[in-house]
Amino acid sequence: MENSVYEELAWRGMIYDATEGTRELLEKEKIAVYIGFDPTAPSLHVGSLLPIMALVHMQRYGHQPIAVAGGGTGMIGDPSGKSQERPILSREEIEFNLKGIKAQLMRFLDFDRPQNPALLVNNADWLLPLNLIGFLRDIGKHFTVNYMLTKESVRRRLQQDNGISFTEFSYMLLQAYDFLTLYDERNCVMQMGGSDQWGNITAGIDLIRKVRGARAYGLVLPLVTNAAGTKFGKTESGAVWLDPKRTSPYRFYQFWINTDDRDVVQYLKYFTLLGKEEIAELERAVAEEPEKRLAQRTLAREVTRMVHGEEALAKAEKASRVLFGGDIAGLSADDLRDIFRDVPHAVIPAEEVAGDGMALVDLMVRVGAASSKSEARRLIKSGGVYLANKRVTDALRRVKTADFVDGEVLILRRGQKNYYLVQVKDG
Ligand code: 629
Repeated sequence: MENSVYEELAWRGMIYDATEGTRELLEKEKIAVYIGFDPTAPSLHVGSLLPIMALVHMQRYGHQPIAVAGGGTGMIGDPSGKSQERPILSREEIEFNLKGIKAQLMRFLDFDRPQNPALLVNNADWLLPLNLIGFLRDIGKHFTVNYMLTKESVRRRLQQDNGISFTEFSYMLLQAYDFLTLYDERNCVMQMGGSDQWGNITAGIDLIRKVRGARAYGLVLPLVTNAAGTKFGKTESGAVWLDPKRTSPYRFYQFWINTDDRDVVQYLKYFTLLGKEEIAELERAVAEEPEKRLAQRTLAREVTRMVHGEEALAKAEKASRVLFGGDIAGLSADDLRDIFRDVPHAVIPAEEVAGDGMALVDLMVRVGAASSKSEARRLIKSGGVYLANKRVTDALRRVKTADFVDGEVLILRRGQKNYYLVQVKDG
């Protein structure tokens, strides 16, 4: 452990900017600190992990972390970092998204410790009952439009012809009011967020100073980048979600395994709790034996364990070995479809594998693993054909329903790494 959470965040490269006095405050006092998450999607994604880790570090150092679920602000839509007006979400969508996000936030923080338990609140509780006239008189009066126009989130949209609605323009006042509410009710004196949140956070700090004559603080995290220059957390198949139903633990694990050598040390600092020495060791491994990918495997293991748990991690590691010839025992048809999503597929009617089944050589031609039956026979005899990663030596081998995992999926392999996925279809 470091001397203060500020030092911890600093060596991990997690401080993009902070208001004056933040370091001194964190070295002197145990405070309450919050981050807000709007329910704009049904799940958090890996982009939310850095702010979550910031709260985790705060708690480890004895500060009280508060996660705010934006059930109220989600009804409006934050223009920060967005070049387009957001579509308005229905109440039902927000309610649905809120459930998923809350459940995920709960996993990372300790809500039960007596000393500095985490807190999860929903700003719908105080924003929805607000009265328009009261709000404009009590809060709106403290913000000049001139000030609001200086915010980056607004300026960007003024330079575009599509503009910004009054709805989104007002967003910063709501976030500022949240900070004031948490200051009043929870003695919360600091807000964190990604660097896109700086304008909203400072609006809250300014409001607290004006109406309470008190000092509040802000700290923002850097935008996570990657060496490829693409958006972090996006793959060809879309966002990498924390919800295992949206991104399977195996895919999640693979996302981290695929980290570029140039990014992996920074990601270990950002997304794991490994210490300076352990990370320095892994940095050496990247320099000296990059082909072993020890740093990537450690990163993938640590983050998958933290997000999905020990059991899901074990399965993701097992699934990753299957692609290199590992045993498939214990994996379901769905797991196999997930692992072999990108290999050639073939669909066989159930009756063709019923009873006596079909000749493996015929199946090989059907899926494109051989161009003719005679080639298929030759391949089998030379020991280059595998069913479920087990070598087949009998050229007369027949494939039957029982060969299919869950009666649905069969993995055929030719040579060291040419995989084919065969599915049984009823009727
Ligand atoms: C009420 C709502 C508050 C304080 C914050 C908020 C949410 C905030 C926002 N945040 C982003 C989000 O919800 O829009 N106005 O998707 C997102 N955040 C995490 C990081 C972020 C930010 O959840 O702060 O920078 C992404 O890394 O974009 O009282």
